[in-house]
Amino acid sequence: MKTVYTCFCTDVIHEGHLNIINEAKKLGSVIVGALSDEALIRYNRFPTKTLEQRIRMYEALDGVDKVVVQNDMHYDDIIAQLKPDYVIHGDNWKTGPVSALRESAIRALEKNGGELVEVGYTFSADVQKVDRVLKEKLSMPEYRRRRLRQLVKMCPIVKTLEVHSGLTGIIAEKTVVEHEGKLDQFDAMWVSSLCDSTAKGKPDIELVDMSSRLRTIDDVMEVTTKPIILDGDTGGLTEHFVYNVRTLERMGVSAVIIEDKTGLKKNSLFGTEVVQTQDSIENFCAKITAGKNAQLTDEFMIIARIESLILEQGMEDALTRAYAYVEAGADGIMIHSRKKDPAEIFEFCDKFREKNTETPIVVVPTSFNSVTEEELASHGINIVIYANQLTRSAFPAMQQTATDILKYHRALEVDSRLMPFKEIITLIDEL
Ligand code: SPV
Ligand code: MG
Repeated sequence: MKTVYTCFCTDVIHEGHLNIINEAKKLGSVIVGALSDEALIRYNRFPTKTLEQRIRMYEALDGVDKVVVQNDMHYDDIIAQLKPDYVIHGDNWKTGPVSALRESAIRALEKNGGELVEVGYTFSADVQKVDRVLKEKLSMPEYRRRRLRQLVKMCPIVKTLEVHSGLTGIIAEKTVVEHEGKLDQFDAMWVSSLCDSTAKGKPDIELVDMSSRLRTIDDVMEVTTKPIILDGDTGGLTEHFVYNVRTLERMGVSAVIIEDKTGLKKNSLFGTEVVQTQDSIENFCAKITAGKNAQLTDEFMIIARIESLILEQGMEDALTRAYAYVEAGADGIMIHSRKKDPAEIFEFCDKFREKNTETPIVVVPTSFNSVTEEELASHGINIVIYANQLTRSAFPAMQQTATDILKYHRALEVDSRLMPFKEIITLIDEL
């Protein structure tokens, strides 16, 4: 009997999948691959079911003879292992980033023997509804809130992009890239105080109040499903912070990062060029503990941000604070630096990891931007935040356009740099 292989990465079986199985059955005995979480989150929607649940679901399908786990998004290993006579897939993977997966299947079939069979993708109303329902489910607070903790367990490093509006949220949500045969996307979103303030034309001094920050978060949440980390500045007064923790939790925010500064907060990238006061360990620990006590779910995270290196207080101070903050209940540590190279960040992480292997570490490589995600992960860093690059790329582009329209008294000269207006009017999906 011939064997037919197909890989599923879905949480819900719809008529499209059933069609694939029906076609597969005609060719031989059907083996379904369940794509591992680690592989599928790099290009697909985050799973709402565990791998075990998905395996059981696929096993229960009529016509499926066996289910195996596919650990890599590429087909090379699984085809070498199973040597199926056929691989069957919907024809929707011929274009876009996912075509890299198709290429890997063709490559592996050439090497191991076997044939690729493609069936027409089912674009029915039912399939579209399943898709919409899944997306809406993932945007619900109970799914979104816990997702950051899930990602920290699943990923070598959680890739986080700054967002400050619905539009930037869509970019973080939908951008999928194929590079050197690998597919990738961002895992989470950072609501930066700097960029949220800048978008409103305000300085980054805790002037944009919590109501306004919550409004930004809501705009982002309306159009995305990925988890949100809020830049909570200093957390404000402890008496206020506890209320904000409850609000953020209820909304489905996954984490707030608060920094150990007090008084008028200035952006960390000013370093010691402006007056900035670090909070005492005692006060900041009390704020963390109060926040943790106010929290109602086990999922929300309060991450303590250490400003000792920014304020040139030394490595020992940074480490002492890190251990104290974890003791006070912090669910993660963010260590910040404005040095051009990551040496002091690595030194901190290596030393911290000697005594603490569990607590997630967050970094924001704005000034030490030559560092790669792989290097960060190798020093025990769990979350990387690209904190301001969207804003910093958009502003000069818009400024140049405004300048050139003024210069030429018309818009023709800027047109080649613009998104075609046909694209902008269809950019946002309608329900
Ligand atoms: C932000 O994005 O607002 C941050 C990171 O807090 S930094 O600007 O580097 O301080
Ligand atoms: Mg900030």
